[in-house]
Amino acid sequence: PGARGARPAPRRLEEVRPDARRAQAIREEFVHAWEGYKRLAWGHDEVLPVSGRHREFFAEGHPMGLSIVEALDTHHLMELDTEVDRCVSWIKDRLRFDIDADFQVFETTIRLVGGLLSGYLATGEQVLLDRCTDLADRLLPAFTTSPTGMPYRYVNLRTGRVSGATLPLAEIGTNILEFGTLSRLTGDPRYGRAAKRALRAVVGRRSPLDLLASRMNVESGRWADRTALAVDPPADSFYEYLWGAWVMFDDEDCRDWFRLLTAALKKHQVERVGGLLWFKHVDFRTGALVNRRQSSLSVAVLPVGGDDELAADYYRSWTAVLDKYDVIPEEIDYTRLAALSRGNDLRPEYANCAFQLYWQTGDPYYRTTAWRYFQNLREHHRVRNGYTVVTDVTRRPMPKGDHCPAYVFAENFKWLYLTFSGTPRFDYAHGYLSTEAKGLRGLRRAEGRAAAGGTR
Ligand code: DMJ
Repeated sequence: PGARGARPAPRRLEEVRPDARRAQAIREEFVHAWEGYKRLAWGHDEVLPVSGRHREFFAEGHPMGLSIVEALDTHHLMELDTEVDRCVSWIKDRLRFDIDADFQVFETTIRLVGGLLSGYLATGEQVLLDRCTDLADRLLPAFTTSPTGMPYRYVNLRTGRVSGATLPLAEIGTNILEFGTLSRLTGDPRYGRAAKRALRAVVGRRSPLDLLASRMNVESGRWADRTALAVDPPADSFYEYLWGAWVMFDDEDCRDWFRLLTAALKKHQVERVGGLLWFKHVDFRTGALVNRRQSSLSVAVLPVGGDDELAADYYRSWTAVLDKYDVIPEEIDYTRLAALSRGNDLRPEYANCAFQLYWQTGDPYYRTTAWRYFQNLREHHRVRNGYTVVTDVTRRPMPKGDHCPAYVFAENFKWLYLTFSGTPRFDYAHGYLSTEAKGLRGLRRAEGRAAAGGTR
C-alpha cells in the first residue's frame, strides 16, 4: 500500500528459529493450567484453582465456556489437536447466544467474537463462523442504536436492549479487527462499517492538542472526563486497533489517525526519568500534569505502531520493573518504580510485547527477558490445579489469590510459545494477532483439516 508519506507496516521475522526445549517447557505449563480448568470448571467461564470452584465472567448463571473459546487457537498452535476437537465439540453442542442478560460489548467482542473467528480460521469448522456471526448480529444494536455510532457498553443478547452510555476509549474502539475480519469472511460489510464509524466519531472529538480524554458519553458525544492516559488502560487497545486496521485492512484513515494521535502523545506526554521512558497523564485540553501513575497493561500497545525505538525504550522501562519485583505489579508510580497496586492478575502484556519486538527485530534480548518472565510466572503463579493470580508482588513468598482469568488460555502461554517455538502452524511473515492474542491472520490449518467449511 502506498499513500502520502506511507511507511510500510513493521517488518517481521519470516520465521522464528525454534528453541525446542523452551517451547516444550512453555507448552507443558499451558497444559498444566488447562488440565486444572478441565478438572474443576469445564464448561464454566473461569476456574478458581485454589478453592477448586469456578465462576462466570459475563453473566451470573450463564456459563459461556469462556476458557474453552479462549484456549482453542492456542491448542491449535501447540498442536494439541485432541483438545482442539474437544473445544470445537463443546462449542457445537453447548454454546448458544439467545440469552436474556446484558453482555459487555468490548469483552464479548475481543474474547468470544475473536475466539470464534480464530477458531474458525484454525480449523475451518463452519459452525464456529456461524456462531460468531450470530453473536456479532446480537452485538450490532450497541452500535446502530447509538446516535453517535459509538457503541453502548452493554447489550442484552436476546432483546437487543442497550445500556451504559458512558464508557472508556478501549471499550469504544477495540472492535475493528474482529468486525472487519468477520466482514471479510462473510462478505457482509455491516460489522466493519460499524466499527470504523465508532473510531471516526472518537477521533473527531480530539482536543486542539490532538489528545483524547479517557471516557465518553456515546449518546451526547461529550467527554465525561479530561484526562489523557496515553497508552494506559482504559485507553490502551484503542490505539492498538487503529494501527491494526492499517496492517490488516490497509485502512489509511486509521493509519493517519494513529500517527496523528501518537505524535501528540509523544509531544505532550513522554517523560524520561532516570533514563527510562514513561507517559504522564495530562489534561487533554491544556497538557497540564495530572499524575505519574502507569499501568502494566500499557506495555503491550506500542510495538504494534511502527515506532520501533519508542516501543523498545518502553519495553526496557518495564524490564526494569520486572528486574525489581520479579513479577510486575499492576500499577506503579514511575518516578520511584513504586508499586501502587501490588497484585498481578496473571497479566500477559509483557510477554505480548516481548513477542512483538522479537518478531520485529530478531534481537535475542527479547527472548532472554521473555524467558525470565516465564520462569517467574512458573515460580510465583503455579499451583497444583493450574495457575493463579498473586496479591502482593513485594512479599516472599508471594501471596496467591484464587482466580485464573480466561485470557491466560489465550495469551500468556501463546505469546511465549510463539516467541520460542517457530511453530509451523503460524505464518510469521503475514500473521496478525488481536489484543486478546487471537490469530486473525496467518493461522495454518492442520493437515487433513478442511480448507474451508467443515461440519456444522
Ligand atoms: C485482556 O483481555 C486483553 O489483553 C486486553 O487487551 C486487556 N486486558 C486483558 C489482559 O490483561
